[in-house]
This record gives sequence, structure tokens and C-alpha cells, in this order.
Amino acid sequence: MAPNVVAMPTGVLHENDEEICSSVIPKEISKPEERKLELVWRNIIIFVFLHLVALYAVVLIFTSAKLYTTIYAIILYQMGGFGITAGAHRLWSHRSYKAKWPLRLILTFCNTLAFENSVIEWSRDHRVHHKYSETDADPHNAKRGFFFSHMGWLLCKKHPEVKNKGKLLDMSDLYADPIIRFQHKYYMILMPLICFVLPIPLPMILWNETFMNSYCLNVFRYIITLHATWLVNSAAHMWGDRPYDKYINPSENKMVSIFALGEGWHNYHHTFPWDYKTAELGQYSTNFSTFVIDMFAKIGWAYDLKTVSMDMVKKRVQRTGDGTHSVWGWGDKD
Ligand code: ST9
Ligand code: ZN
Ligand code: ZN
Repeated sequence: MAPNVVAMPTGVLHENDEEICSSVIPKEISKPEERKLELVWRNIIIFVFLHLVALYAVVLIFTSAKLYTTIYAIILYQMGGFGITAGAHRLWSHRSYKAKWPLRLILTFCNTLAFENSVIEWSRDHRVHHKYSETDADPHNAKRGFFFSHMGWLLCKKHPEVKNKGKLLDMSDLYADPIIRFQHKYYMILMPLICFVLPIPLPMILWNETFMNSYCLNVFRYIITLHATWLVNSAAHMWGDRPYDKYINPSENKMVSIFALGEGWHNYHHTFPWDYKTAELGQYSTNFSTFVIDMFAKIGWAYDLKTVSMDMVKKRVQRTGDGTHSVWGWGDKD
């Protein structure tokens, strides 16, 4: 177990769990035929354009781009991804650990590099996703199909229930953090600066890359981070085992975990949302984010890491699991 890890005793959740991560029994709030689909053409055009640029970047990677530029793009994808997983998700949405200000600053920088909206906006959508999973109040309700939960939800107006229920959430803990309050306030300046203006010239200055290569590969890494994130909402809400809770859609999906830096163990995460690992086991090979958080815990910048006791996991597996848990499946009910 990493330093500073607090194992939550059986039955006791994080003090703010009721508000931050609890889920309600899923139910449809409105009938599918009553839903109005209002397309947002601005987003459709922008995303089509960005995807075409990202496709062209694939050609450039195999033809004219320097190897350093490709490595740089992979590093930026991981940095941005880390700002989402360890920042917006595990720290700010779920409060699954605490972070000193230098780490919060690094996470905010990485988060802005990922351009997935401000931490405050992201966390509000994510908290409402957990609390009202697979209902109309869930921004990316997986019951509306793969495409909608993957990226379709960003191409149309939100269901009114998302906003109604989202407004009821307590977001005061986020507004109390001056760093992310600053990010939220100046997002429309910080985001273009950190996500595009800063990363594009660096390869041109440092290893004489062309503007075209640098620009297209930067868009490419952005699109990869987006799809890795979106797969958690789509694939990991559809495909995989449900060893912890067979009554919910979120599933254990190894491929998604690899791309999403450890966030594909989604059946576990929806069952125990306050665990900083977002997975039962701390295996670093499929959970890069846990590795980095543990490294920061070693120097004291991450602390009060919350996790779940083995006893609590075992009881839950045997009560609601689908029997696929390799250790505590139905075969082992002692
Ligand atoms: C992106 C986000 O991609 C991805 C998030 C994914 C989450 C994944 C979670 C999985 C677990 C973690 C895994 C991490 C893995 C990472 C791996 C990395 C390698 N509650 O928004 P508007 C209010 S972003 C309460 O315009 P519309 C709002 O405040 C990509 N209120 O809604 C406003 O109020 P007011 C880049 C809410 O008009 C009003 O409603 N960004 C809530 O329906 C209108 O807000 C984009 O593409 C809420 N939840 O438009 C931009 N939500 O008027 C995308 C809203 O008072 N966004 N409100 O100010 C948009 O363009 C629009 O939001 C829209 C909806 C078109 C989608
Ligand atoms: Zn979550
Ligand atoms: Zn989910």
C-alpha cells in the first residue's frame, strides 16, 4: 500500500460521499420519444475539422514528422490525461485524496492542456453522472447508445434534467479552491494558450519541426486524449465483467484502462467511487495515474489517499457481484 493511504473501514464512506459520489437507483426520468434532440452545429463542425486534422497527422507521423515530435505528442497526451484522471476526476470530482498546492497547480496546468472544459464544469457533469447514472440527468447517458455516450452528448444541447439535477449539487468545495476558481474564471484565455499556443512552437524551436507537423500532431494528441476519456463513458459502460455490482452498467474494461491511464475499471469505480486508485488493485501497468499519484504521495504532495478495505470489497463482491471476481467469485463464499 502506498504511503499515506487511509483504508476506509467497512460501511464508512468518505465524509462527503453522500453528496460527492453516491448514486441513486437508476430510473428513466422521461420516455425516449419525449426527448428533444437539438444539434449544436458549431461543435459538429469543429469536431469534424479536428478529426480530419488528426487523420492527416497519422499520415504525417509515417512520412514527414520527426520522431521527437511523435514522442512529444505521446507525452502531451499522457500529461493532459493525467490532468483529467488524477486532477478533475480523482482529486476534484471525488475528493479521493488531498493535494498540496504545487501538485494542484501541476494538475491544473495538465488539465488545461487536455481542454475538456474547466475542472468546475467537468466535475459538475461528472458528479451528476455518478448520482444519476444512466438516466436523463446523466450528461452521457449510456442508455442512449454508444455514439451518444461517447461523443454525441457534446454535439447537442443537454437534457434539461442534467441542468436541473446538476444545480442541486453542492459544488462549494470546488469554488473554495483558488487555483481552480482561477482556471474557471480565465478558462477562455488559459485553454487556448496552454492547449495550443504553447505546445505548437516548442518542437519548431527545439528540433526544427515544421509548423504543419507540429500543429497537426498537437491536434492528434488532443483527439487521442478525448477518445480515451470518452471510451470510459461509452465502452466501459457497456462491455466487460461486473464483479462488484452486476446491477449497474459500468464494467471492467482492460483496453479502456490502458488508453485512459487506469480509468477503465469502471464497475469498481462506480461501486467504490471514493477509492483514489479507481480500481481494486494497484497494478501500475494498467493504471498509470495511480503510479504517478503514489509517486507524489512519497514526497508528501498527495496525502490522505482513500481506499477500500479488502473485507468491504469481498462482502460487496459476494453480495452483488456477477461471479467473475477471480478471488471471491461465487465459488468462495466461506
Ligand atoms: C469533454 C468532456 O470532452 C469529457 C468529459 C468526460 C467525462 C468522463 C468521465 C469518465 C471517468 C473519468 C475518466 C477519465 C479518463 C481520462 C483519460 C485520458 C487519457 N449542472 O453547457 P451549456 C448549465 S469536453 C448544472 O452551454 P447546452 C450551465 O451552467 C471537450 N448546470 O449547455 C449553463 O448555465 P447558465 C471540449 C449545468 O446549451 C447552462 O446550463 N469541449 C450543467 O445544453 C447552459 O450550459 C467541448 O466540446 C450541469 N451538469 O450545451 C464543449 N451543465 O446559462 C462542449 C450545464 O446559467 N460543451 N449547465 O450559465 C458544449 O458545447 C455545451 O456544453 C453543449 C451543451 C453543446 C454540450
Ligand atoms: Zn468518477
Ligand atoms: Zn461512469
